[in-house]
Amino acid sequence: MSKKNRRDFIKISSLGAGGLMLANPLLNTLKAGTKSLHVGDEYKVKKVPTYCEVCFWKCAGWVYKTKDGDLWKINGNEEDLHCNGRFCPRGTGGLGMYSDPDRLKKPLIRTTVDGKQVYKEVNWNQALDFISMKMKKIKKEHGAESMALFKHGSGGKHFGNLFKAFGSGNITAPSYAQCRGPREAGFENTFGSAINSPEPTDIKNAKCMVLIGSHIGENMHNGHIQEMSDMIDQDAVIITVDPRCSTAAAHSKYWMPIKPATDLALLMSWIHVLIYEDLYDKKYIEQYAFGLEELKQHVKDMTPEWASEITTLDADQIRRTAKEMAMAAPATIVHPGRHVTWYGDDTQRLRAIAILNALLGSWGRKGGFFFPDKTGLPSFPHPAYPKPEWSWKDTLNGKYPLAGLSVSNALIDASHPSYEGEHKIKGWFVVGTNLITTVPNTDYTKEAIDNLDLVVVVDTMPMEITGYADVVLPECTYIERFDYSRISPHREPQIAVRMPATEPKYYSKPAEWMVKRLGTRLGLKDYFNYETFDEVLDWQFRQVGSSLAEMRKKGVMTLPRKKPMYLAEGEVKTFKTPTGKIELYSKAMEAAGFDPMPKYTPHAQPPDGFYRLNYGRAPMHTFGRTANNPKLNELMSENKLWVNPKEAEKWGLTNGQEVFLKNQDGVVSSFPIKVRVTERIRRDSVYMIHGFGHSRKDMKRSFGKGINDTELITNVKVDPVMGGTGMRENFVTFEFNGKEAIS
Ligand SMILES: Nc1nc2c(c(=O)[nH]1)N[C@H]1C(S)=C(S)[C@@H](COP(=O)(O)OP(=O)(O)OC[C@H]3O[C@@H](n4cnc5c(=O)[nH]c(N)nc54)[C@H](O)[C@@H]3O)O[C@H]1N2
Ligand SMILES: Nc1nc2c(c(=O)[nH]1)N[C@H]1C(S)=C(S)[C@@H](COP(=O)(O)OP(=O)(O)OC[C@H]3O[C@@H](n4cnc5c(=O)[nH]c(N)nc54)[C@H](O)[C@@H]3O)O[C@H]1N2
Ligand code: SF4
Ligand SMILES: [Mo]
Repeated sequence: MSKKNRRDFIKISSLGAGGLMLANPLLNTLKAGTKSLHVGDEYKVKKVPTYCEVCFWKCAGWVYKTKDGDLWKINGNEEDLHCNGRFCPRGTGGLGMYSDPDRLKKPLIRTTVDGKQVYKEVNWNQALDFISMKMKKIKKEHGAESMALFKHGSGGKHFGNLFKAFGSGNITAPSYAQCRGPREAGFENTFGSAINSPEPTDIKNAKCMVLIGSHIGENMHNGHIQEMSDMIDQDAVIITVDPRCSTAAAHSKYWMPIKPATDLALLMSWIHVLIYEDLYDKKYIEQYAFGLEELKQHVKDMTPEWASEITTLDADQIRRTAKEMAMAAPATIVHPGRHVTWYGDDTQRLRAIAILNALLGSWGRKGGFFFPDKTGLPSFPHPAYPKPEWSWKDTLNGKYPLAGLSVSNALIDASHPSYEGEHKIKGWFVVGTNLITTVPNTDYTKEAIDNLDLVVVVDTMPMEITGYADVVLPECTYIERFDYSRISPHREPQIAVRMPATEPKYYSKPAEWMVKRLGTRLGLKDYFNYETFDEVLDWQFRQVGSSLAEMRKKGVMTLPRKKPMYLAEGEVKTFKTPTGKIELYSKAMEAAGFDPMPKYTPHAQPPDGFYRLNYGRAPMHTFGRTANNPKLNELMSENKLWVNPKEAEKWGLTNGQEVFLKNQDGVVSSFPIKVRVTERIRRDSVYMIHGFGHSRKDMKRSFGKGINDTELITNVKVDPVMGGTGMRENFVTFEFNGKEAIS
C-alpha cells in the first residue's frame, strides 16, 4: 500500500456544504429518468439528436421527450451505421447517467481545515480563477509543456484545444497504451495503416472469422454484434480462441480453449500451415507482400505439433482450423481484437495476426477488411496554435520507438518522483478517465499524482480519481450538452450531431463552456471566438452545405464515398511501409531493434495454489462508469468470480460463497467477490468483469460491490515496442475473511 499522501483520498460525501446544496428545492425541479407513456401518447413526443457516450462505439440516436419536456427514452438513429437504429442495453440505459442522484453537483476545491484535507464547494468563477492562476504559475516556472491532459470521451476534444492554445501537446488517452495500441502498431508495421475505430472488419460479408480472445457478444460493439449474429444465422465458420468459453465461443464452430499467454505459438503454427501446405493467397502475396522467403524459413519448425505442446490445443484442430480459414479466404477475418495489452509482447502477437490476414489476402478484400472512408469538418477559425518546445516523445529517452500515439503511462512516468529526464510533468487535467482503475499499478499513479503542482479532474461522477484532485469540475452528461460532432471512418462517411435534450442538472456545465472561460482567463480568448458553442457547430455544418437546424432534424449526415471499399483485381497499390509492400518481414521493427518477424517466448505461469487473473466485459456495463447507473446497476450490480469446478472442489468453494483474492505481490482485494463455479473456465485461471468494486461510498449503489481487478494488477509487462501496459500476468489465490486457506 502507498504511504499516506499529501493528496489524501477525500470522500466527497463528507463535505459540510453538500447537504445544504441538495436540500435546495430548486435543484429538484428537474425531474430525472425515463417515464412510461400511456398508449397513444407517442404523438406528443419530441426528439433531440445525440450520440451515445456510454461507450466509444458512439452510436447515433435520439433522446425522446414527452410533450411536457420530460425525458422519456433514448434509442438509435435508423440512418446510423454504428447502430442501424438499435442501441445496446447500455446505451438504452444511458438516461441513468443523467438521473443518477450521486452525480457531481458543484465545483470543489481541496482545502485544509483543522489539519484535515476536505473539499470545499465553490462557484465556477472561484474554481476557474484558481485553476488559471495555477496554470500560469506552472507555465512561468516550467513551461506550458509541463501540463498534461489525460482524456477519454467527447469532453476531451475541448480540453485538447485549450491545451494546444496554451502550448502543450502532451495530450493522451488510455485507449492507446491500455487498450488498442499494440494492434495499431502491429498493423501499421505490416500494412502501413492502423485499424482505428470502428474496426473496418467486413463481418457482414465474411465467411469465416477468427476471434483471438476478442469476446464480441460480451464486448458489445453494437453494429458488429448485429453483423456477427447474421453470420451465425448463415452458418458461417467462427473460430474462437479463448481460455474461457465466452458467449462468442459458445456460438462458434470451433472453441479452442488455449492455455493463456501462448497465443503467439498458435498463430505462428497457423502461419506455418498456410505456407507449408500451400494454402495462402499466392497471387496477392506475390503482388503486394515483402519477406515471404524469410517468413517461410522462420516458421519452418513452428509446426502444429510444436504449438500443441505449448498451447495444450490439439494439433489436428490447428491444421483443420487453418484450412477452414483458407477455404473461406479472402472472406476471412482474423480479428485484431481491441483490448490487446495482455502480456507485453502484444505488438508481436498483433503482427502475427496481421501476417495471417496478409497470407489469407483479406486486407482490402470483401469479407475481410474494407477500406473505410471518412469525411472531415473544417475547424472553426482560430489563430495558429503555438508550437510546443517538447512533447511526450521527448520524455521517453528512446523508449517505445514505434508508439504511434501518446503513451499515457509514459506521461505518468514523467510525473513520478523517480523520473530523471529533463522533461518533467508538473500538472494534470484528467477529463473522463478514471485513471485509478484504468491504468494498472495504482500506487505508482498515486505517487505521481502526489508529486504534481496541480490536478484538475473533470467528471460526471465522484469516481475514484476525483478523490485525488485539487479541483473537481462537474461536467453535465451527454444528454445535457453540445459537443463536437462524431466523425468516424466507416463503409460510408457519416457525421452525427449531439445537442442538449435538457438543461444541465445541478451546477454542472459542458466541457465547451469550461474551456472558453478558462481560455479567456489564460489570455487565450481569440481561440474561442464565439458566444455559444452552437455557433461553432452551425458554422462547421454550413461549410459542408448543411446547418445545425438541418442536423437537428436528421441527426446523421451520410456522404458519398470518395474511394473504393476494396482492392480492384490486380490493382497496383503502394503501402505506407518502408518497402511500400505489406511487410511479412518488418523493416521498421528491425531498424528499431525488434524481431522483424514475431517469435513465441514463454511467459510465467501461475505458481501452485494461484490462478491467472483474467477479466473482460459484461454486455450491460462499460468499465466502471456504469456500475452506479440506476438502470444498469439493476441489470447487474456486482461481478462474480468464475472458478473451474475441479479447483472449486479442491478449495471447498461453492456457488455464491464470498472470497477475497490475494495476488502474487501480497495485495489483498478491498472487498470480497461471490464465486461462480463453472466449466466455462480453464483450471489455471479465474475470471471477473472489470469495472466493479468501487471504493467510493458516495457512489451508493456500487460501493464495495465485487472486486476491482485493477488493484490486483501490480505486475505490469510493458510492451517495449509501443509502451502498452500488459495486464494479464497477475496471479491470485483465495482468502477467506482475510485468512489464507490451505489448498
Ligand atoms: N484492469 C483493467 N484495466 C483496464 C481495462 C480492463 O479491462 N481491466 N480496460 C482498458 C481499456 S480497454 C480502456 S479503453 C480503458 C478505459 O478507461 P476509462 O475511459 O478511464 O474507463 P472508465 O472507468 O469508464 O472511466 C471513465 C470516466 O469518465 C467519466 N465520465 C463518463 N461520462 C463522462 C462525461 O460525459 N464527461 C466526463 N468529463 N466524464 C465522464 C466516468 O464517470 C469515469 O470516471 O481502461 C483500460 N484499463
Ligand atoms: N459491454 C461492453 N462492451 C465493450 C466495452 C465495455 O466496457 N463493455 N469496452 C469496449 C472497449 S474500449 C474495448 S477495448 C473492448 C474490449 O473487448 P475485447 O477486445 O474483446 O477484450 P479482450 O480483453 O481482448 O478480451 C477478453 C477476452 O479475452 C480472453 N482472454 C484472456 N486471456 C487470454 C489469452 O491469453 N488468450 C486468449 N486467446 N484469450 C484470452 C478472456 O477470456 C475474454 O473472453 O470492448 C469494448 N466493448
Ligand atoms: S454500443 Fe451501446 S453503449 Fe456503446 S455507443 Fe452504442 S449504444 Fe452506446
Ligand atoms: Mo478499450
